[in-house]
Amino acid sequence: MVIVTQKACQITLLSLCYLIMARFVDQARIYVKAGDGGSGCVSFRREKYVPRGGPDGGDGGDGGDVVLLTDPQVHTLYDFYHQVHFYAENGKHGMGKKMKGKDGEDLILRVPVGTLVRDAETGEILGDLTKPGQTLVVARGGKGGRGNAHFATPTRQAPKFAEKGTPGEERWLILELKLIADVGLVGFPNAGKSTLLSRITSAKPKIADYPFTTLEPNLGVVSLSEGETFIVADIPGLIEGAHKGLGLGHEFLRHIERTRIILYILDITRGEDISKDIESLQRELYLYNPKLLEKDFLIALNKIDTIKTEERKAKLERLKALFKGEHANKIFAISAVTGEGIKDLLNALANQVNKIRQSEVLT
Ligand SMILES: Nc1nc2c(ncn2[C@@H]2O[C@H](COP(=O)(O)OP(=O)(O)OP(=O)(O)O)[C@@H](O)[C@H]2O)c(=O)[nH]1
Ligand SMILES: [Mg+2]
Repeated sequence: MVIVTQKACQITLLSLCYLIMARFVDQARIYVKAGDGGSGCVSFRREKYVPRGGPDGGDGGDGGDVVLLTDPQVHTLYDFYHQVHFYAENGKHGMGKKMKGKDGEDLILRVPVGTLVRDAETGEILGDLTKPGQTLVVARGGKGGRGNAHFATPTRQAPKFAEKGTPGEERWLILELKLIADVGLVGFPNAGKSTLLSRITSAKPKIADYPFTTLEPNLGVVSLSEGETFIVADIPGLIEGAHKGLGLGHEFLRHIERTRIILYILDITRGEDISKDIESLQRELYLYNPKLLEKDFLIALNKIDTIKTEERKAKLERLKALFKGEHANKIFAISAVTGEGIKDLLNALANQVNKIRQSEVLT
């Protein structure tokens, strides 16, 4: 009886893992093999009344390439979770009458915009596919061999050999999806990141009163009245020690590496000294990648609807004291539930995003 229950638990756990993975796959390891070149042909002309026709073996066709193509309709690497091996078509062999073998078709693999491609063995970055419609040849097809028609010389009029096609390239690849958003939300679990995303965009992330509700990143588009838009990414909650694998770990911070701005979401109801929270969040970011702290950031002190005005002011002042100078203007008190303070926050985010976009155009 106990065994049956254990087994049932295992199955449930496995199907749960499967469900989580099926929904958002952001890393994949795949094998790609380009088509081999077709061999050249050994053949001699045979025609009525033409004795000893010369060599007429055609060339082999080239093998197809394996090509990655970014497609904005594809959002995850899920397709590469079930199928791992991919082969492009081989070139056909050459034929008599100098007929060239058909080239193998290229194999086009559609990947999401934001896919980073590495060689699995060397770790070398082969490409960073950040634009829609971008292509990357990841395995080149082999060349077709030349037929014997190429090898006739005055002294060797009947060559009985032809070239073999060369093999297509093959390799293992690591595909890694890094979301491209303007603003990345970083905070402890339960701080209200998903609530904020659902408030400011039409995204419908799962929201609940327990930690680690968000297991996969969610994206949403903020549209301001002036026709301005920017993209916000809500990622899973971080906890102290995430770099050692605590909580959900910190691997998902890779999605923040590409955002233009970080918006820290702090829960005002957590403890007296809220500045400790921002310090530990920044420490975790630093331990993942020190460059993350060089990014522009804003701070939103969330859930202000839950505490009295005086207490709110005191906490806000304490936080502002920590960030003297211009950073003090980057702190906003908000309620993702009532909407208080959100307009100012969005305007500040939009300004900051625009500034960075413009500086990117200039550089
Ligand atoms: N009163 C109040 N509750 C809020 C506010 N923002 C979020 N909450 C509540 O806080 C809880 C957690 O909210 P989520 O949006 O799921 O938090 P999260 O940061 O996405 O959490 P994880 O996905 O677990 O990291 C939910 O019960 C929300 O209703 C707020 O401004 N005021
Ligand atoms: Mg969440």
